[in-house]
Amino acid sequence: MRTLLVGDTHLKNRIILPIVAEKAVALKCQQIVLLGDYVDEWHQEQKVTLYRAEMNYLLQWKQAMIQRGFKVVTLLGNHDSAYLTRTIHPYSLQIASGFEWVRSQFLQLGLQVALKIDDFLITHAGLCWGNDLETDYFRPITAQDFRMVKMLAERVGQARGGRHWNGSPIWADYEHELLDAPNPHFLKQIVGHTPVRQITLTSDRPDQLIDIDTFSIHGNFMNHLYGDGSLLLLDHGQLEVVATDWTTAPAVQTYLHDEIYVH
Ligand SMILES: [Mn+2]
Repeated sequence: MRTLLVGDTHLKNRIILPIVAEKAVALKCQQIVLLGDYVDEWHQEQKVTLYRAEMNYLLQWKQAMIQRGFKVVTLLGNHDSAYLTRTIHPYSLQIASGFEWVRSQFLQLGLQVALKIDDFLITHAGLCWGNDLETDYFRPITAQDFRMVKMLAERVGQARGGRHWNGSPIWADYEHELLDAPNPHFLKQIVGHTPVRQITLTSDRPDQLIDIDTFSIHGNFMNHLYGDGSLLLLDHGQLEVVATDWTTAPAVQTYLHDEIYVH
């Protein structure tokens, strides 16, 4: 199935998803996969209104795209998992009522941990050596999946400050955990989670571990974008990087000014 894959959106759904919709139509895609981490962004932890607007948009966008005939899969990210397990991290929304509302929206959205397309395994962060796939990873998460989500959320690898030698499929660090020790049964994977400036394809190698987290904002230089906002097209096992106007889109500059600078 001709599929467009999208990296972490982190409270920028209203800017990124219209770009994704336009590209999905232009490229005649049948399926869209969002790789997770729809909420939390630098310095936004108090902004209930922003979280509400972003979650509302995400849910409505998914519904609208399904009605237009697209298959849409929304994967679970580590930031999203914190809401499902009711664990308020320093980077989560700090307002309790808003936090609970975000959780209810995630249950409605229908998150899942993993997806297979052609030969590729697709998760938020990647399946490392020592991690196994569960069949439950491939269906939407419900409120009854608390234990599964908690296991995934708590397996943080050393590269991200955890006590495990590598992270779960929602936590694995791309460079220091997934590239160093991928699961030998899954050498073709597409992940987000670790910011990259651009998508690098390694189609000349038998192992293909592709990171598509291109929509991140520089944490220390708050008015700067880090990634180039490119998307990934997958069709019959063939990959193609899709450039977007992310770095020059006026909406991005407005966002940086209004949401990042103005506290
Ligand atoms: Mn992440």
